[in-house]
Amino acid sequence: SNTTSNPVVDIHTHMYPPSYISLLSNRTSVPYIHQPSDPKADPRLIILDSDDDPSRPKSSRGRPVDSTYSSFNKKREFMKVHGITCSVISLANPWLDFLEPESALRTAVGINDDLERACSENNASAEYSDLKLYAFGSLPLSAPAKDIVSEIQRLKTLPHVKGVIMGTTGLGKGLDDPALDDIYAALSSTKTIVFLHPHYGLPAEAFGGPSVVARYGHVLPLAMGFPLETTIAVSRMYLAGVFDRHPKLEFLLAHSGGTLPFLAGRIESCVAHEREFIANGGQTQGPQRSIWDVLHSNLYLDAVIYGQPGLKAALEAAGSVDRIMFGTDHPFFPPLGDEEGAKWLSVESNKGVIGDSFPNDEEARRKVLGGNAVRVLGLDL
Ligand code: 5CU
Repeated sequence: SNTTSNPVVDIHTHMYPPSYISLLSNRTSVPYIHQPSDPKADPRLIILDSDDDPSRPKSSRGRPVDSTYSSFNKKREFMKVHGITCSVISLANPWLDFLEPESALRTAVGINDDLERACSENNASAEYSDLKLYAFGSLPLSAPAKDIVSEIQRLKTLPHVKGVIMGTTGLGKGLDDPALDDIYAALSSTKTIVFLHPHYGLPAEAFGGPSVVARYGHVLPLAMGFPLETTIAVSRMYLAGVFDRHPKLEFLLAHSGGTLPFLAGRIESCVAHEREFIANGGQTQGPQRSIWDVLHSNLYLDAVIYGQPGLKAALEAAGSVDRIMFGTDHPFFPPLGDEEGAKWLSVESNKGVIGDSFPNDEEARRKVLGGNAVRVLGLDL
């Protein structure tokens, strides 16, 4: 069938499983879900700092959160409409970052088990035989390191979990924190790929202050804050020598690596000219591997960039079409109208960019749309 010969695999597709929705619904500070007093109105999802604008009533803060965020049937409907044969589902931001240390491991286990069960039931069902589901697990990053390591090891035993999704704060101090070394060692030794995804963006001041951010809704935080957050997080890992100490670590970067593909040459040049680094006569151990080597052997990039120049930069920087993977960002960026069953502009434009980037290379299209994900994540389709 087409599912097995030419699969279309969506590696960037999120959900808030029902257990996570109830977690957010029981909170009143970011991240939280607000239930308006009108029972017919959709609840509001208030997850970004800029969503919680005190000058607006809660019933119009953030965005409506309907069943597309939590329903596996809605995920399958979306897959059918867009010809997607397999989805690797991940919890959406801000994952478990905000949990108290005491409850983090228990919550992670519950949510990861929910995803494993849903994928397992889906893949065993004759009704959905041409729609396969896998998952990226979430880590209890606020818990003690031993709990994080134990969850990494446990996830390896869940057949439908094919990696983990993580934000950019690590244990709270960023991804260059030396305290992450045990976690990176566990990820490497278990061959667990990390899907790195932004959430916190940049401070509002970077855009001219909260009132400027609010004027343009989500555009500045999502189009620029998210990709720059990813770029800074990975650059800090690189500068701190994380990829020197953990040469087998594998990261899949959201949104085609933010702006890393475009800026990699500039990063490399600044490192070569930085007197602080031992290699250049200073005292600080700088990175020993080239950023290009890291891009070509430790990093994969998704293709969620919505434009040919961005996708071309990603392909050039990744060094091979084998390191780029299709994604949709569902259920974010839904159509603004409410036409049931219509194709989504965000998905169609993204798929169009992939098609247009390889007009005469069907093999490259096949790899980006699904072949690479099957190979890298070890999906059984
Ligand atoms: O629209 C958004 O805010 C988002 C988000 O929060 N997370 C994501 O993955 N994509 C878009």
